[in-house]
Amino acid sequence: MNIHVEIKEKAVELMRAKGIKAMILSPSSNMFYITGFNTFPGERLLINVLTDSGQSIFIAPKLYESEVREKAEFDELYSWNDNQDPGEIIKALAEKHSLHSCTIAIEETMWFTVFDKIFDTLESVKYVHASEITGELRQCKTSFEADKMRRASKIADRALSNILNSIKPGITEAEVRDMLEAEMRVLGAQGPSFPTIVGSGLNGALPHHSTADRVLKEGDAVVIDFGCIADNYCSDTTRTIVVGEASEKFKKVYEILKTAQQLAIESVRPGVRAKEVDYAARKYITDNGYGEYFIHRTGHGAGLEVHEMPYITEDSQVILKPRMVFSIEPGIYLEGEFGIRIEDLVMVTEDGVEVLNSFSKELIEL
Ligand SMILES: [Mn+2]
Repeated sequence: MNIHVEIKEKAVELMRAKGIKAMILSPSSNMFYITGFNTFPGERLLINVLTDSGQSIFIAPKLYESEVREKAEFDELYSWNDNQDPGEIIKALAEKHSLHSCTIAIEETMWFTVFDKIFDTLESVKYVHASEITGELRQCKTSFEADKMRRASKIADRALSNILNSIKPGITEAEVRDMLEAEMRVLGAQGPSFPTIVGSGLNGALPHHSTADRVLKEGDAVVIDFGCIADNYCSDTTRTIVVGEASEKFKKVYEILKTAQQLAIESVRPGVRAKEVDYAARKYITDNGYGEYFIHRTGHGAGLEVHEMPYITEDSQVILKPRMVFSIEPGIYLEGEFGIRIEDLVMVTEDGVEVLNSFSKELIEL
């Protein structure tokens, strides 16, 4: 069976269980996930309405009709021209499928110009977030998706290996980013999954530093946080390397962080709560005196988007289930000195964990 049809059926089941009459998606990862079609969101109304009876209906501008027909799985399609009002189509659909006085899930990233039309047409509707359906489904990957996650991670690992020896004093952070992103494309990626972070020296202590023109100097620690999109799925990994020789202090902190990251990985198995994974890393870092310098959550889910459910935070009650994919990325940031982050994507297996990244975590001094 087509993967999107299989997923659509699971979504309908969940909608029924939650008393959601219909889910309305605009172009987004959710639309791709449920229908197999996606494009850039815009002001023209392009939506998919999935009803709790399993009917998948597209309303699309005429200029998208053939692409939707080619890529999407659906039951009905209504197209409209720029001189027509798509509100009339929504109105007719609402009558046909009884979309008044019910609960409807809405894509969170829908443009207000589009939502406004829906809101104007449907009466006495309670709106909820589409992620109540899609978020819950997307966090556990199908085996088809799991393979794509493995491949995206492998491309990122290989790309860093291939450019590693070109990272040296004298080149800029931006040059490292450009080499890495180009290499990922050469290896089959569609592009980076987010703007690559290259934080060298003092910049490494800023977790989401904007890569810029700073020139790498002998002895710099360089935080490289990057990932790619391959076959629509996102990878995300971080390594911190040293150009030249690492200081004694850096070596000491690096070992603490490396062990903390490993302990968090080893804590992953079905049935464990996400907060316990966070705790495994946080406790070790805290016990070694650096707790106050670990200033963010331990990880986040990844899939069609680079940040999605589940989130691995200090208080998350989420219970880990097989085929959840998320990052484990503790960091220690010493302002005015250096920063270190080590990140892998991991997948929960039937009885433990599979690490999707294989790039070495031993301290690298180039
Ligand atoms: Mn990440």
